[in-house]
Amino acid sequence: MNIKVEKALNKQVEKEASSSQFYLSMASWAENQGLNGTAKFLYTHSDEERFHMLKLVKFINERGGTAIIPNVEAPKKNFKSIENVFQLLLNHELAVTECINQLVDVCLQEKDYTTHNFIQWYVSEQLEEEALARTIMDKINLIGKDKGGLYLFDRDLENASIQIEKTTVN
Ligand code: OFO
Repeated sequence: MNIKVEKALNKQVEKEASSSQFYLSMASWAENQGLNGTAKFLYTHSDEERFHMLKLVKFINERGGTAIIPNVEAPKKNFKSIENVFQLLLNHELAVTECINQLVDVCLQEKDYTTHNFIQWYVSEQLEEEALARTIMDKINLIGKDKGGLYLFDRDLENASIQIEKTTVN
């Protein structure tokens, strides 16, 4: 496997691993705040990121490279509010999209069209994740300080994660 591509893919393995840990920390925080729907959504999101990491690990190894399982820095564990959680999540997704774009650039520079093709799955996934995070932020902004609204929002997120689980399983 092209060495530059392998290095870039392994960098992305680390990104996905740290995304998974970051969302796991958010999930745990939400659970302790009694926001069980939000916690469920974030636990599911954390699992998804782990799946993104595994997909990369397997691809690198299958193509004759060596996947490197990274050390992951401990994520932030306290959050100011639910708004803060989802703003950080959106910012994080935007940063990940940037990394995926850089990965696409490396594939094109190195003329590795197979990896370029594989990475397109991540390009679409980032589009979806950014859109979802923006929708959630819009809802949070609509709720403002309304406690009843927060209750309904939390319940909606629980249903959303059940939907995500169903589509992942099927
Ligand atoms: Fe892996 O998609 Fe989010 O970060």
